Amino acid sequence: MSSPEPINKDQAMLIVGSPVSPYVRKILALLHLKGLDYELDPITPFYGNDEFSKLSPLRRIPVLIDGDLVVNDSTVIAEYLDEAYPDVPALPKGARERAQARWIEEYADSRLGDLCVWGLFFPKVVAPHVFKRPPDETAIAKVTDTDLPVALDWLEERAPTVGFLFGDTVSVADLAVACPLRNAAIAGWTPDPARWPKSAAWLGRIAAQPCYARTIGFEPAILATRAEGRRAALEAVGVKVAEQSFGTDAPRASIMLR
Ligand SMILES: N[C@@H](CCC(=O)N[C@@H](CS)C(=O)NCC(=O)O)C(=O)O
Repeated sequence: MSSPEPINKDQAMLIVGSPVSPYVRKILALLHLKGLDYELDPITPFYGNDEFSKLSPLRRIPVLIDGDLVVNDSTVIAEYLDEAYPDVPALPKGARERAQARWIEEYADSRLGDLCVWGLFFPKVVAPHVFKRPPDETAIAKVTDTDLPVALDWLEERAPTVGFLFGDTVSVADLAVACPLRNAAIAGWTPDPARWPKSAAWLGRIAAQPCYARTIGFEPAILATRAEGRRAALEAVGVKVAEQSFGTDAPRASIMLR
């Protein structure tokens, strides 16, 4: 899409962002959970064009466009989707449980996101390829040997022994925890089931949820496919790829690298 305006209200929702981002993954899983139709513009934020800067002032993904509404930030998008499309709820009922769910989601987005994305996935998978920067192995070892184990110890105390955090159905909080740890897995780190058995089993149950498994199925189209073949590869696994894109060819350094 060369310009975000004008927006056709009859169009399907548009998600801007690569399905390899944990925050995009959370939103796609939520859309699948709710059975909502969407189109995807699978850009990496570093390849966003000038229109992307207008759409996303922090140049971050995901962005949701629903009719003439633009929503930024996965947590805000998730809350919007739950309010606007409540048939299949993603948050538990009741103020206390909703507060707990939001806190787990925030912890996952912030702390697990920092560790798994900026501490592992970015330096090991993105930076060497996109920005030709070698990984800092000392910093990575601190994440895998100290910081992630502390985070997993905290999660292990809260991990449900059966089902999900708020009963039999997966919630946005469960999905939010699994999503950044998926990026850690792509970067080569998974929680040891001998040390964190409850967490490992819980993550396994989330991974088996069709709404989540479907998003994981999109990843080879990005990670194992050259840029020019990604659109067709995504379409081959059932993604409706948006005709126009907020992407460009030349990467811009992330604010994290400036
Ligand atoms: N709090 C935001 C975080 C989004 C975020 O950091 N996305 C990453 C991709 S995984 C991004 O766009 N990073 C680009 C940058 O920070 O320059 C959310 O939940 O949507």
